[in-house]
Amino acid sequence: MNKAALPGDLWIASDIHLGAAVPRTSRAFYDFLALARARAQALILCGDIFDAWIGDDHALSEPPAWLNAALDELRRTAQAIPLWLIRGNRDFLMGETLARALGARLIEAPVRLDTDAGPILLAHGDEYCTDDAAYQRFRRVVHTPWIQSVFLALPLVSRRAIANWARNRSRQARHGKSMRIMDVNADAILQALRSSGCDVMIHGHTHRPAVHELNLDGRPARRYVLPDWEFDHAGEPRGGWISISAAQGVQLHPWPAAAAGN
Ligand code: LP5
Ligand code: MN
Repeated sequence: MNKAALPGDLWIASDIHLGAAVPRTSRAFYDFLALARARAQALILCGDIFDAWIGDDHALSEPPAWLNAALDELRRTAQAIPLWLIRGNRDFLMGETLARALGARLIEAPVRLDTDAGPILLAHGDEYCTDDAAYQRFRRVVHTPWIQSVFLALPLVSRRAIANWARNRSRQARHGKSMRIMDVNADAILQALRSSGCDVMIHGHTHRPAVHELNLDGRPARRYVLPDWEFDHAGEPRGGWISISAAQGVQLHPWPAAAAGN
């Protein structure tokens, strides 16, 4: 179990899915980053920061304008406060080259975080969707080091084509899956809390923001789900983050649509 200490007022966000087609979501997120720089003492971005990530070289050699703006905002944030990155199921190929270029720290999840509100288990969340056997098979394949090395050695145009194909296959596959199997498995969550010694878990991925009260072997426990960010295509704009502090504990905050100039 990966462990880390992060004292002070900590903010956590995930599932922004930055890309070329989400300018309003990007703007809302950059406004959030400005607030985080002013109010938080550290920020963790807990996966699916990007809608897809096909290699650090892609970003750092000739980034398209949208990506250049995103990298600038992340770099600016890392210069102001400690910025930690966790990989998601879309951006699991983010590497140390990117982290160094941003001045950020890439941390392996799940991670037991020792915070001012006590120990918290933090993960993107896709690893707990254990009822989704097809996804877990996919995850094992794309997390295989030699497969990642082969993929990253391909020309960018080939990587982009594979990523687009994988995205389309995923969109199709989701249509055939129930909402239940695309959520985290309750036992997987309890087992993760047991083995980490935490009574609080924070994750993203499911795009189902909520606070769930759990019974962990007779002890109360809580599972916080981070909001996803969508200000371009959703009927009701949505975004949000979690704050962790000694004074207020763990709190889930929506990012007000008004703040995004909507
Ligand atoms: O992502 P989303 O929200 O649509 O659904 C996820 C699960 N799907 C994925 C797949 C990603 O979307 C693919 C994009 C990754 C791009 C970058 C990497 C490119 C390849 C790198 C190779 C090293 O995460 C979805 C879950 C859902 O969350 C809910 O939890 O159900 O899982 C699936 O849909 C998986 C499918 O069931 C089966 C696999 C389809 C894709 C096959 C492509 C294989 C490419 C392998 C190349 C070596
Ligand atoms: Mn995800």
